[in-house]
Amino acid sequence: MSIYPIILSQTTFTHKDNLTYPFEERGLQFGDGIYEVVRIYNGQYDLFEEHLNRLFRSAEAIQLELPFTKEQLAQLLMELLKKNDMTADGIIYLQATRGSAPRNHVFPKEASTNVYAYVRDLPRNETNQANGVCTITQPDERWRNCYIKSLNLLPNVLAKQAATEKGCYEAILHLDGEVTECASSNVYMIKSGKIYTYPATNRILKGCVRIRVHNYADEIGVPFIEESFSTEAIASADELFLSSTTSEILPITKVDDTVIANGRPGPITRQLQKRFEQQIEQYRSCTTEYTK
Ligand code: DCS
Repeated sequence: MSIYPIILSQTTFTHKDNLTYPFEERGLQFGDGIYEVVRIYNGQYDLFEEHLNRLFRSAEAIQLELPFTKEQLAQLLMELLKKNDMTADGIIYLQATRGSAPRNHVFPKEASTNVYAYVRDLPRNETNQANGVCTITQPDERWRNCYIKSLNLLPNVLAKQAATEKGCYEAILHLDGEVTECASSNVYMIKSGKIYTYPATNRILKGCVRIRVHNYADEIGVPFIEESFSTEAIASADELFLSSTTSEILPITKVDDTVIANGRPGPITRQLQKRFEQQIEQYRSCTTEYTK
């Protein structure tokens, strides 16, 4: 199944065909909203708390009132999987906007937050995991509050499209030559046994998988250094990889015309990937069964 039939709309469940919004909707007209993408392995949420925490952080940052507490939302999202009898690998997409109201930049007084969430299948991409992917570099033309998971994704969309048109998987963004992150993932350079990545400031989205990468690095004794690196440094990198909910920990083997090291995923990236796979094994050994 691609998109599962039952969706969460506000705080209740409905069939996906029942969800319609007026065209004067603030997500549509202003990108005035936030979102989250949570991974599902074998019918179970991965990094659930981290995603919920970030959603509430984003909401607070844009003064958006959510119609539930974190605990209530967690309950609703668990219920959503159950109602769809979802036992596969997939993702949930959740979006919250400042509501439907006559178009006016100022926050509407009369509108209330529009929320929906739906579930879809998404198998793991084992080929990419094994071989790595190629990327391009692009100037980071986004706003300064990238720590908010906002719906304003136009610069990200354009960067990703440029990558796709060059037959690449991702675009590595840079601010005047300093690498920040990718269009929809975080990026890391390994040099002389250390992992470098842009500090978790307002300039990047602090990925949930990034938290995991940091933990793994600590576990295997590889220094995790929150320091930016330049696009020039990429040419002499030992290894390069990216991370996100949908891409997991993914080796990068080429950037523009530069092949990274010997063009194959490096040993530290492999160790991190292995730890990740071990961690998601827990979901495989625990079968989800819903009794209706
Ligand atoms: N940076 C950006 C700009 C992102 O959009 C994402 C996630 C990340 C980093 C990595 O964050 P997570 O580790 O929490 O996933 N992007 C999501 C998206 O829009 N689709 O899938 C993942």
